[in-house]
Amino acid sequence: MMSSDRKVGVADMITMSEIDEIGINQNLYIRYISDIIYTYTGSILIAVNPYKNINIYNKEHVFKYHTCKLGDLSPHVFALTEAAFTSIVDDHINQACVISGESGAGKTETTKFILQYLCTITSNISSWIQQQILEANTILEAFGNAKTIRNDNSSRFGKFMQVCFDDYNCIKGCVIQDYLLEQSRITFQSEGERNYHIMYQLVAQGQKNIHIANAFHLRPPDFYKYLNITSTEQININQESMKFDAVTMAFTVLQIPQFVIDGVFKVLSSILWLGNIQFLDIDGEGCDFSNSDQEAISYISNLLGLKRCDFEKVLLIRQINVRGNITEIPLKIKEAVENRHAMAKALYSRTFTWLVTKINNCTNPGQDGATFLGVLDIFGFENFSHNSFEQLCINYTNEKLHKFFNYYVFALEQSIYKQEEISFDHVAFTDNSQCLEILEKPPRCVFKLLTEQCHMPKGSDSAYLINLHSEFEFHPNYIKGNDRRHWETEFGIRHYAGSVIYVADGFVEKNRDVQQDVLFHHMSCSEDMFVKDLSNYQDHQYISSSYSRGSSKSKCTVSDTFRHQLQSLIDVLQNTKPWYVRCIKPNLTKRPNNYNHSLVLDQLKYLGVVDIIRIRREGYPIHLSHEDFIVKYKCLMKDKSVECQHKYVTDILETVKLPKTEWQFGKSKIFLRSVVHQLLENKRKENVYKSAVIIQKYWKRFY
Ligand code: AOV
Ligand code: MG
Repeated sequence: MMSSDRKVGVADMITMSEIDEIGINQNLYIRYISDIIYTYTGSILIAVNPYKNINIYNKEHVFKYHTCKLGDLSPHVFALTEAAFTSIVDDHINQACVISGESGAGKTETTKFILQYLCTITSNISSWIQQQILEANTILEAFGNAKTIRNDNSSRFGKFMQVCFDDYNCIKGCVIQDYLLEQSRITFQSEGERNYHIMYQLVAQGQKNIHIANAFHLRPPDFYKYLNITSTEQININQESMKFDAVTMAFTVLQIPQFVIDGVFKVLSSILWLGNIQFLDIDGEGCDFSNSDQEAISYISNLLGLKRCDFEKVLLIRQINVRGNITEIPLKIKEAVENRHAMAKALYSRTFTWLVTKINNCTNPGQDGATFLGVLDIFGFENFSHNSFEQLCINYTNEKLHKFFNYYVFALEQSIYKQEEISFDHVAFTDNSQCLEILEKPPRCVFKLLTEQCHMPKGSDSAYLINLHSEFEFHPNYIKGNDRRHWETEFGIRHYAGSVIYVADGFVEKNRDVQQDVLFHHMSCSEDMFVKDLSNYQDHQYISSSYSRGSSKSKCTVSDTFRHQLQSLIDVLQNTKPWYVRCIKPNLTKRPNNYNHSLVLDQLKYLGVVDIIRIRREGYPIHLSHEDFIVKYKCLMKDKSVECQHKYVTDILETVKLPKTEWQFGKSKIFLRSVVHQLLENKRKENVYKSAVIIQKYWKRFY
């Protein structure tokens, strides 16, 4: 049973008599210092990042939790996963584990534990698909994670992994949806941060293996501008090269052929070489290559299988199509530099999307209609000293998920109570509808105004900012800038998790879906099959044809695509039974045994933990219609004839011998607290078991 003593705190905080933020914080602290990182608030799991290995995730633990009910053993992410899995087995409804928390709080690790658990309990002799799912993660992490100031293994994309089950509750496949890979990191990283892991892994492998170095034209790590290697941050060649081996192994498990794997590495090497091209200015009008650029150009042409003259042209000249006539305009040096960065980003993000699609093709569960358990590992709320377009999208995501959470936990619950006319105390919560409106509600909102600028030939960040200020100056969720001096460069949003000031510089450019049509056209003639395939590959294929990409007016911007993706995610979530994991980061220095109370308190506040405890404790988490209740629990009664529903239900409920405050009789539904439901379920299962034994005995008499 779950423990609750002074040494290890309270395992389920709904049972705490004193509920305030300080009490919750103290409870989590007491548990944390004893290396107990998990705590429940009802069925919601709180996980405090230990920043050290705790021995609670091995196979023994998996099997200990398997077939146990939530609350039987000490809180654990395995227990939550087991509960979700049981719900698939018993009720055949889709499940979703929504994992939230800020950068470095432990979302990705939690996701891995959930997958590990599911793959272990469902594995049999031929557990190939399980292996593929786990290895898919290895690839996604190598290509989509990077070191940031906040997290050495920070996911720079969001993902929703749907693990699909067949009728026998075995895993039959997996579908991954990725969200908004951070592109700016490919060409620029802040001090102390790195490019995507795979870049260093590839270059390190080149240092160890001369054949690899020759095949992909690789140089030492500090040669590349895009790798941001400073003297203090040297890379560990052996470690990176071992990880490289793990990635190639993962590719093999996912049945990606060697020539395709080579193609991927050729593209990566090309991206690195692109970063080293310098260009020479010609009279401020155009530009040319410097002598030192020759090597890079010939290697990239070679790696991508392009004609050198074609490739030189895309680097120096822009082609404009005016009513069928192609005009060539030389790029000024600044434009050429930017254009080259754009190429690197386009190549990388296409490769990433291509990989996700390939993984999906491989792990595809086949026919539709399978039940799934989805795991959502998506970027947490961000508020840096400098916030840009990426942070706006990330924080928008969190607003959407928070609203979903609110809706699920609070609003829906309370509206049902009202409708059913049962008595309850109103629980206040942070409603963020207004903030979402300013961000996404047509016709005029923060995202729409941005798209409008992107569709104008001379659209600019400053014009965008002027529009924002005049539209929203008096909106309660809008801030015109930190102070008067910054009105011309910034705007701010009051998010549910705090106010964030965004610097408008770069918004329009980042939101334009930078197309590299000419480059991809040349790539389509490449002899390398992967490069050729990549050129045909449309990013964001999931956008339906109603959002035509043809004319520039109707072309989807980055935020349009993202908004649609996010909406379909919410639509999917709305049709699942959700489970929540709230990850908490105990300190900013990534150290074990270090608990910063005020840092945790901030997170508890915006994760709504206090509200959750209140509503769950005061509310009734289990709702059943009168009929369903009777059908389900009739077995507990000797007399099976129902004359009066109300009396019959009350009689059943009285068998558990709990006070009447633990359940309520609504207009069409019965409302139960968890404890009543649990007792009824135990009794019912006992009964089913007894009946089965009787039937067995009966049949034995005949055979
Ligand atoms: P995140 O996914 O929430 O951040 P991670 O899951 O990558 O955070 O966790 C960050 C680091 O914390 C990991 O690399 C581990 O070192 C450590 N960690 C987290 N959970 C555990 C655990 N249960 N046991 C041991 N160590 C843990 V981000 O992707 O940056 O938003 O964007
Ligand atoms: Mg992560």
